[in-house]
Amino acid sequence: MSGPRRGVVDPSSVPTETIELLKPDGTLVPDAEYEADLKKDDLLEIYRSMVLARRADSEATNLQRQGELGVYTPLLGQEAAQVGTAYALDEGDWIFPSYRGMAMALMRKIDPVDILHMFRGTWHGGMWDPKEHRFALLSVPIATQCLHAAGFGIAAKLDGAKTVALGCFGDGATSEGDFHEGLNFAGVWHAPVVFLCQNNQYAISVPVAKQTAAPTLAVRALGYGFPGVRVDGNDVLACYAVAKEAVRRAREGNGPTLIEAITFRRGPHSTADDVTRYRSDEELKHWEALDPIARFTKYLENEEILTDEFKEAVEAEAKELSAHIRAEIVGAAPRPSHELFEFVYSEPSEILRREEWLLHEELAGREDAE
Ligand SMILES: Cc1ncc(C[n+]2csc(CCOP(=O)(O)OP(=O)(O)O)c2C)c(N)n1
Repeated sequence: MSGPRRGVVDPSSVPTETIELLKPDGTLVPDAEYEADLKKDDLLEIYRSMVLARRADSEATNLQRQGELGVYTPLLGQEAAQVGTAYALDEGDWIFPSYRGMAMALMRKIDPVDILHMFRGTWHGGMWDPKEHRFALLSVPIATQCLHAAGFGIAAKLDGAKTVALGCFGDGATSEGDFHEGLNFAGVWHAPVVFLCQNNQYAISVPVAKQTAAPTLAVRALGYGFPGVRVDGNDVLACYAVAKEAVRRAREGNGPTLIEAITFRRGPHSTADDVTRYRSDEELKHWEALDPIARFTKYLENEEILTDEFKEAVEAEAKELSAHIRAEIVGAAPRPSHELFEFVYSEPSEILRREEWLLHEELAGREDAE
């Protein structure tokens, strides 16, 4: 007998195709179903966002190596997955990021310095206003973004708002209970949510092959009653086109989509681990050759969209951004202690106020003793 028996859902029948619009050499592949309908200015803005993200990210890694940050979680190699997807959102849509979300934060005009205070330990959770930027605080517990985005999406639906929530997480997060609960609930409610799984091949040292026996991560969406799609996460145009369709579905009331963006984390999981203990140089070289910025640059150059002047202007802006990050982070003092109490409740309880007073007294006492 060939193929599965009648009535059996079989992993071998799951599509494993990955949507790609740009070949690694920057040639555009015509696609009847997915289209990146972007104007020249949009394409240049996407280029700018990717270059700035890479620069802010490498500056952060350097600062950690120089002892100015306690730890950092680099996104090197994942710029297209983040920028392409976020570019498909409207300004009013919300993003629920993980700890690797610097590229999207920059797109939402968050000062990277505010992000890096978290990694320096000089942050009490309130450096930017999530409502102003429609960008939630970086959430370190993995897969929680699925719950946050699902809850937000359901609330938006109850309010009759046309807002979409984007929940961002990695391949490892798909093994968490929160992933299941978030996607299941969003599916039942047909909530306007896009779930973005950046499959960067590793969860710290665990390769994706050990994360699940399922043929893809995208297929897991079927268990929740909505579509899943795989996209080349190093192809910014494909990421945009796939996300645009998911956002459209969500906004029109057709429920969530799970996007699996296939990419690679070229740096360590965090600056605290040693990648050479769990992955090979060959693997890294393979993915370096698929660099998302180089690929998009080739496309823009082939199409004569990217001029030397624009490239130089972005380069100058990136340099300025690095200098700004360095100037603000090096030697930055801890935040005022009273901020510890300010971002928990809109109206603090008596107990919280008392704790604040006690801390104040304690610190004042220490100052007197010195
Ligand atoms: C609930 C929870 N369990 C464990 C951890 C420890 N932890 C931090 S990152 C990580 C791996 C996450 O991998 P993945 O979801 O693939 O995302 P990536 O780091 O690759 O972006 C783990 C297990 C955590 N932060 N939260």
